[in-house]
Amino acid sequence: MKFREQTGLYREYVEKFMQDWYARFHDEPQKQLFEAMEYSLLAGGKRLRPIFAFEFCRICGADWQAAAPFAAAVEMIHTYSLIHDDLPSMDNDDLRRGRPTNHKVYGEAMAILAGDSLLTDAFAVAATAQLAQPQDMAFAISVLSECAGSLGMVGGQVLDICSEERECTEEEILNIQSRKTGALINAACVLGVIAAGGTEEQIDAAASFAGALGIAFQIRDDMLDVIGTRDEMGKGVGTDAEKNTFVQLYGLQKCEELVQKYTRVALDALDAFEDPGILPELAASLTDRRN
Ligand code: GRG
Repeated sequence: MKFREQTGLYREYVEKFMQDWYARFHDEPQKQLFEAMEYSLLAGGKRLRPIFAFEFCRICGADWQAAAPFAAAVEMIHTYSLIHDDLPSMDNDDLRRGRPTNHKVYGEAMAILAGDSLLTDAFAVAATAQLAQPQDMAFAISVLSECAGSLGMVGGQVLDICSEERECTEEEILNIQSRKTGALINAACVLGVIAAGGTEEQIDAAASFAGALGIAFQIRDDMLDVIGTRDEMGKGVGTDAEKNTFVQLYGLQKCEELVQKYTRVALDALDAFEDPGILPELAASLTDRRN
């Protein structure tokens, strides 16, 4: 199957999966909470993390649908992080995925609770995965928790906030972004391998791929904050001017080179797979993405 068809299929599948998950609760009295969660969860987005989970599962020789609970769980955690990241106490943004941010529509309290629920529900969704070895579930849950929590995404956000008032070194920025953005991409890739019952070597290769690609992805994200438009990005741009970003440190030209460099490192990690499927094309497509 061609790249566009395959990614389109993955996208549709994870969206239907998440929609069906929450459709079961539509008679619950806390309607506003479900409305707020679904508002952000089903608002589009590239669904990059689910695509990674599905494709790693497929190239490890399993039915890609086996990764659906993990793909959905990672996307739910990603969506919660975006809702919280947009809050007045964080980035205070008013546009996300082309729509008013969650707190602008539902108020700050409901946006916090919608994010909390998406994070918590994600673990219930992940726990429905059918794995070949029952002990793999404990490993999967610990990967998801570690990547999302204090050692991963939330930890990265904290380091970012705490270093706002000073200039960071390259090493510090790499550390912050590997956690803030890279950790969840890492979870998606590794969980795809776990869903397939893949080998330790494949898990290590998926983690190496994700580590390098997460950095390339974040550098491009920093560039888009400067060269992208609000229409293309579906969110505010120019908002990182005061932050520690790769663009602040190196400028656009060097960032362009770094995106290429880290993408090449990511591609090298795919040598561990007999057939890397659409991953090379997907990685390459991210180097010049416009949103
Ligand atoms: C617990 C208070 C609290 C906060 C959670 C907010 C937070 C911790 C972490 C922020 C993590 C974050 C938003 C990192 C930026 C990652 C990033 C590049 C997001 C954009 O991802 P895309 O481009 O977005 O995949 P789409 O919309 O396409 O899914």
